[in-house]
Amino acid sequence: MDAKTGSKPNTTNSAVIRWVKDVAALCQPDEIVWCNGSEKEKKLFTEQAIAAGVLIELNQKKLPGCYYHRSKPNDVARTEQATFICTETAHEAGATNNWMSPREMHNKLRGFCTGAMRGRTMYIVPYLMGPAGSPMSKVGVEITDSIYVVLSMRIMTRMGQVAFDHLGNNEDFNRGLHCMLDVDPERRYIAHFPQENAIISVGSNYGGNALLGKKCLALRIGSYLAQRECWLAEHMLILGVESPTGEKTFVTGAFPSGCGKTNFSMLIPPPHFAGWKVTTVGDDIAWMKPGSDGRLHAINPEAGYFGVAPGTSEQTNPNAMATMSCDTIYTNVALTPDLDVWWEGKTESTPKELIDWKGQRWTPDSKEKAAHANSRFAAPMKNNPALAREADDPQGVPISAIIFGGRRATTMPLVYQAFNWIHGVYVGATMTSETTAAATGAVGQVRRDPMAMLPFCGYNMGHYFQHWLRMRSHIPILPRIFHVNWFRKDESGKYLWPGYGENMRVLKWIAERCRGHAQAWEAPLGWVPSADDFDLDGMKNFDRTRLAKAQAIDTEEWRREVLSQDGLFLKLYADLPKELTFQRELLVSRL
Ligand code: OXD
Ligand code: MN
Repeated sequence: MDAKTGSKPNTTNSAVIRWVKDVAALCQPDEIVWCNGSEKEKKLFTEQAIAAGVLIELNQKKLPGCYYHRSKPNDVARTEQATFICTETAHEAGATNNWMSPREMHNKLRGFCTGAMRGRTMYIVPYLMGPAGSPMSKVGVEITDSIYVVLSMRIMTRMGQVAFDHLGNNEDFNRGLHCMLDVDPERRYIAHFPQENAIISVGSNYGGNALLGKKCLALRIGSYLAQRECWLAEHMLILGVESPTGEKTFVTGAFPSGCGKTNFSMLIPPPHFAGWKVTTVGDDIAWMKPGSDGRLHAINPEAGYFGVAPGTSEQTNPNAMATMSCDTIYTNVALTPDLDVWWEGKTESTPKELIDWKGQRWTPDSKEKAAHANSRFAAPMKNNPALAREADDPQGVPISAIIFGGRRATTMPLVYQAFNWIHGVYVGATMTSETTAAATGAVGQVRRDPMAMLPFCGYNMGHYFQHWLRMRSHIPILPRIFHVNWFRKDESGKYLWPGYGENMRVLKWIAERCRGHAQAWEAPLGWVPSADDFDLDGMKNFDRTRLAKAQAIDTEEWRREVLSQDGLFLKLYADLPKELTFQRELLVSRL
């Protein structure tokens, strides 16, 4: 029986229509709905989601246009063990990815998807990654049976007619199929077919697994396409920093999931920095391509932020709080009796009573956290008071600096600058961080996360490093590369650096280095700020002694650090560019 068509195709693109027909024949939905991204459609979907119990309407006086979703407790984070790169050969996927042949994966998933939408509605979600009219933007079409995904995609991407208008009759679009099935980890696969520009995700409704534009297209498939087409798809925030004299410097920053990219991208300079301004282009993903001006240009492919709620407050990130004050979908946070949202770290005092993320009554005596550690907000970027006016610029913004950073309690100094591009690639390639709740598995374990792309590189990581090195000859005016660590602790286990808005001090040094205004000293790891050139004015409880501690290089720790790179280097041995081995040798000799 043919599915009822709830709406007509809003494209004449025959490749899209043919593919939708094929998927409908496989999944056998009761109804097919083509999404156009209109306000009317949003209202209808929201009403339907509330009626189906998928969304709860929040207190509209406090949070206009905001809704709440509670996921299944088994579906609260990305599942790296269920994420596959399906290239023709295992070698193309490389040693850091799970691999299955495209044929085997298609066969397996065809089994799961057959009849998977019986009794359900199939939504066709066209979406554009990147500003309309940008040569860097790409189109995806996600077919999904999750209304939560549809409404979230509407926030996170430029969803609807704009995507089909951008595509026209071109056949070059990403085909993404998402079936919730019964949301069972045993039947959960996030499968990428880079050579077909296709994604099939089943058994999860979690953002990073199910909003296919984000990690799946913008990073895994994106990185594969970038290598082929001579650009970079990276897990990076993009921000602009403007000095009191009006000099604007754009930087990107790669930090692993849950390490503060959203906070950093929305930073408000402390009062001492009168006249300095930070604006957000993106908080999670950067697509970067050499421009005709010889510089590397970046766009944010997304249109919204899928941020971690716990720890976000008026103190730590007022811009994020403003961004999620309306038209936001909250997932797995806690609810107050008057249907406001709460999470650990939101306010100094804890409410006396809440409904926790599992739907249970919660009091401050409860043993578990009220909000899940990876509870999220999906909020439109246009709500961000610090949104850069260039965020919609089809040409992107010219990048002067790339910052790599991880969460490390020891070893890594607050900031240093790589000597040059090749050294910078080595610094990014050997990045480490403690794991966070953004992925299922143990939290707090140090792991190598090259360029914060370990879970997101859609091909062989050794080839990815080669691509980074090769890009050097395509970018006449190369960005400078830096490494930061906001998370170093002292002997008593206290963070050495206050972080948040104070990160402006590091950012200022970086911007001034790019413009040739700030001094640096040569240290074994790279260029480091001289105490005179690092702005400590007006800081409470932080002085030159503390800076020296935050910047200290402990030779013993670094010996262990270099030795522990063996794991990654051996894993990638066959494809590791020799430049990285030489850089390691040079580091050892400097140490
Ligand atoms: C994210 C992640 O959601 O990195 O951005 O997990
Ligand atoms: Mn991320």
